[in-house]
Amino acid sequence: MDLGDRMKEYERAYDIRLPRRLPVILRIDGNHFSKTTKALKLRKPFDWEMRDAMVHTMRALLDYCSGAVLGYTQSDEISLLLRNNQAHTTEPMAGNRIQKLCSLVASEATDAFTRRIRHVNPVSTARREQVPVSFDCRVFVLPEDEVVNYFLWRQQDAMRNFILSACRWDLPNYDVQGVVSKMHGRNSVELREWYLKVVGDQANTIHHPGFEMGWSARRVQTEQALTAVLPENAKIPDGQDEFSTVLRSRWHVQVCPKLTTNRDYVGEALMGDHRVYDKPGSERLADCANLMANWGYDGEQAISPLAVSAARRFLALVAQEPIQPPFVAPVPDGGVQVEWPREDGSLFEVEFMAPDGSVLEPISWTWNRPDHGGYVAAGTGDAADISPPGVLTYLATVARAFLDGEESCPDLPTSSEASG
Ligand SMILES: Nc1nc2c(ncn2[C@@H]2O[C@H](COP(=O)(O)OP(=O)(O)OP(=O)(O)O)[C@@H](O)[C@H]2O)c(=O)[nH]1
Ligand SMILES: [Mg+2]
Repeated sequence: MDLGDRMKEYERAYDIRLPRRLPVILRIDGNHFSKTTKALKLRKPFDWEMRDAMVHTMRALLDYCSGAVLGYTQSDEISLLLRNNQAHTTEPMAGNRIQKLCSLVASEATDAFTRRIRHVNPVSTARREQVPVSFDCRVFVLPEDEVVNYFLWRQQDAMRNFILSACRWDLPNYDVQGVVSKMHGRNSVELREWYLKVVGDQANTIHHPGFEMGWSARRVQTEQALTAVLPENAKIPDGQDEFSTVLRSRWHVQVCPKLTTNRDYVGEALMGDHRVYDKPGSERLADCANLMANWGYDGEQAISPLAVSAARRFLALVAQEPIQPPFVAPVPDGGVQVEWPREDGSLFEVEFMAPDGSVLEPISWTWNRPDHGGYVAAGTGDAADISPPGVLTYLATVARAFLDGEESCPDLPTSSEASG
C-alpha cells in the first residue's frame, strides 16, 4: 500500500456519517463563554447585545444549513433541527458526515457571532476586536417522537437558569443563596413564584420574557402584494393584476412559546407544516407583541403596544361574532394586520398601525375583491374612537357581512343612526 492510500485509510477510519432520514440536531455552544462574556464586558446576568448576536447567529446558521426547519437559542447555545426526508432524492447537508458538519457549522457560528458582537456597538468595537470568540458544535440524530422533548429540555434549562440568575441579581437584600440552596434542583416553579412575589409589580419590566423562554425561528409563509416583490417597472405577469398577492417564505424569529403547553410549535416544524397563519389570532398577537425590532432581519420596527392593544380589543369583539377567527400577522413598520380571506379570492383586511402622532390608534381597512379588480371598500380611522358605534364595532360588523358572502360593504353609520 503506498503512502497516500495508507494515510487515506487512517483518515477514513473516523469519517463517520449519521444515518439518513432521521431528524438531525446540531447544538452549537459558546466555548468558555463565562470568560468570553466578561472580556466582551457584557451585562450580567442578561445582555441585549449578547442576545442580538446569538439571534443573528441562529438566523445565519438557519440560512447556512440545508434542511434547517427550526432554531432555538438561549444563553450561549443554539439548537438547530435539520430534516433530510423531504423527498427520496433529498441529499443531507455535507452528506451527513459528522466531522464536516460540526466543523463547518462551528466555523460559521464563530464568524457570524464575532462580526455581530464587534459591530453591534461602535463604542466597544475596538476593544472587542481583541477578544477571541469560538463555538463548539455537536451533532446527533434522534427518533421523531423525541424531537419535541429535546427542545423542551433546552427550554427548561433556560427557564431554570433564568430564575436562578434573576434571584441572585435582583434580590441582593434577600438571603437568596439560602432560598436557592433550599430549592435548587428541586422546584424552580416554587422559586419563580417566590421571586415574583418579592419583586411584585415590577416583574414584567425587569427582564424581557425572551431571557426566560429563549428565542426561536421557524420558516413561515407570508402573503405579500405582488407589486411589492416585483422589480421596479417590471410587467405584471398575465393572469395577475396589481391586487394579486404571492406567498413568500421567510424565517420568523420570536420569543419561543412555552413548549410544555405548545408542543405543536416544534411538532409542526418537524412535519414541515408551519405556516404562520395556522395559529389562533390571540396567540399570534402575543407573538407579535414579543417581536424585537428587526424581527425579520430586514429593518422591521418592533410592534407598537398601542397597535397590539387595539388589535386585541378588536379580536375580543370579533370573538363574539359567530365567524371564523382571522389571520394575524406583524407588519414591518410596527403595526399588526388582521385579515380574513374568502373562497372567491376576496380579502377583508384591517391594519392596526403604529401611531404617527395624528391619531392615537390609527387603523385602516380594505375589502378587496379580485374579480372586479379593486376595492369594494376602504377606509381609515382611529381605533380609540368610541363614539357610537365605534370604529371597531363597525369593523366587526363588516367582517361578519364579508364572511356571510355579502357583495357590498355596510356603511359606517352616523352617530345619530347608531344611537337612534
Ligand atoms: N454576562 C453575560 N453572560 C452570559 C449571558 N448569556 C450567557 N452568558 C455566559 O455564558 C455562560 C454559558 O454557560 P456554559 O456554556 O455552561 O459555560 P462556558 O463558560 O461557555 O463553558 P463551555 O461551554 O463548557 O466551554 C454562562 O455561564 C454565562 O457566563 C449574558 O446575557 N450575559
Ligand atoms: Mg458555553
